[in-house]
Amino acid sequence: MFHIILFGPPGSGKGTQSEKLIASYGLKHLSTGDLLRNEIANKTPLGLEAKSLMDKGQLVPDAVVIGMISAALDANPEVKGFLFDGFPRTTAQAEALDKLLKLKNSEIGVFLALQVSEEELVKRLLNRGLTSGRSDDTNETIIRSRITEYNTKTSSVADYYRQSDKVVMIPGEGSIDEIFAALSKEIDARKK
Ligand code: B4P
Repeated sequence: MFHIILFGPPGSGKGTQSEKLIASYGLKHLSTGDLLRNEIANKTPLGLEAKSLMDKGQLVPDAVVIGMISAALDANPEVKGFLFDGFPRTTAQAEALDKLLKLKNSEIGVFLALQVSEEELVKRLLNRGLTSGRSDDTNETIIRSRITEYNTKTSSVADYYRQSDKVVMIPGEGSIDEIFAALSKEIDARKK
């Protein structure tokens, strides 16, 4: 099994590139953002707790997302590999993921980090907010809070994976196809 983490700030193209990568490599897509929005749509207690935080641009507690990922791993025993999108977002989540994969005699193959300037992120998310119906995309103050959460709590996750030499930085500005080609090149170079 070959597992990929697609990493980057909000609006860096993780969701967009994930769709292309799962189609190309036959991976199982695990997006914690999508899993949380699903809980919100189903009005579960977890969804109600998550919504109040997501609407403010804040991260959901580690225990909640780790629990969701653990359940998703158990529910998908027969996969070629997982594409983790938007997870891990803290070092505690990264440590938990390592432990969960170790229980399955597995580990992360590559950590691909998309790099995009803050002004481009804000522009893309405001633009998506025009049509997505996502409450966290409509307001620039909330978008900037999400970017601040990323800078203070999430960006250091890359340092955690640097210890095992799995981090590759990918320029995330350019056409969607150009970025996909750069991601694919790195995956192909590392996948057995
Ligand atoms: P996510 O659902 O992960 O959302 P995101 O980071 O905002 O979006 P993404 O990066 O996937 O969007 P994309 O660039 O594809 O998280 C939402 C919230 O859930 C978080 O704020 C947090 O509250 C919570 N959450 C999720 N996971 C969590 C975790 N692990 N721990 C705690 N809390 C968690 O798309 C953006 C736009 O850019 C699109 O309109 C797209 O069309 C456009 N775009 C993409 N590529 C482009 C390109 N190359 N050029 C121009 N535009 C492009």
